[in-house]
Amino acid sequence: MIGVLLIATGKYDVFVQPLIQSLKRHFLPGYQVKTILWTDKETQADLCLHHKHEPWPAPTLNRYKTILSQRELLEQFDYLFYMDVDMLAVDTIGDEILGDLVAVQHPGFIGKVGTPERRSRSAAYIPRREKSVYYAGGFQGGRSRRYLDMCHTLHNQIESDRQKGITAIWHDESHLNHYLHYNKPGKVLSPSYCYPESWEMPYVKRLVALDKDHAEMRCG
Ligand code: UD2
Repeated sequence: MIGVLLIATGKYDVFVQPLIQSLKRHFLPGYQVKTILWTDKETQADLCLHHKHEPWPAPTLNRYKTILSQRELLEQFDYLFYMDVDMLAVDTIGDEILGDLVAVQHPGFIGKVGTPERRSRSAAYIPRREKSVYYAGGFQGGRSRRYLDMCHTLHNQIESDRQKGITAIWHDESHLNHYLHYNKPGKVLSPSYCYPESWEMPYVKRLVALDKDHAEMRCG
């Protein structure tokens, strides 16, 4: 059984139903897939969990804490995949995505080091001298226990930063990149699985990150 983890608070609830419908059509056909949604709105998923909306960047920065709040339940799945809710599956996403720990190369930084956290005070720090790959925060997963163990470490690192009064440059994504730099993912997917809607790249579009007005979506 595969669990898809979704968070949609504040204005992000508009993305939920189109994404879930697209997953029914394209995501791991032939597998038993269940959607688990944390939301402050009335909307449908296989499992809906009430979750309070907080101002940006809390909904994304605290995602690992949110996920771990259901650890016992989530351990019953074979694989777990988190995806941003403002995404759409547009072509088959098959068992090529299954792996122990799965990450996606960030479409903006193929062959480049990207924008890791460079302040040594943050737990997400990667020194400049170390060559790193840059991963996107929008799609990630793996075997459930392995993925939940990563979530646990990331949650602790984010808490440690919070206690020091520092927020990593790209929030959860910086912590993810730190973790994956020192714990290489067994499966690295191409930007097909985090394909920005309006870009043209030499990859098949499978999971699209929808264009949006970030400021408008995050206000209120
Ligand atoms: C990028 C990453 C995202 C995260 C973020 C960190 C991709 C495609 N996306 O996205 O995963 O690492 O950078 O800065 O790689 N959310 C809510 N309510 C809110 C705000 C956010 O539910 O008010 C949730 C929702 O599931 C959303 C996710 O948090 O999809 C990430 O927020 P975003 O999509 O606004 O972040 P973005 O586009 O900067």
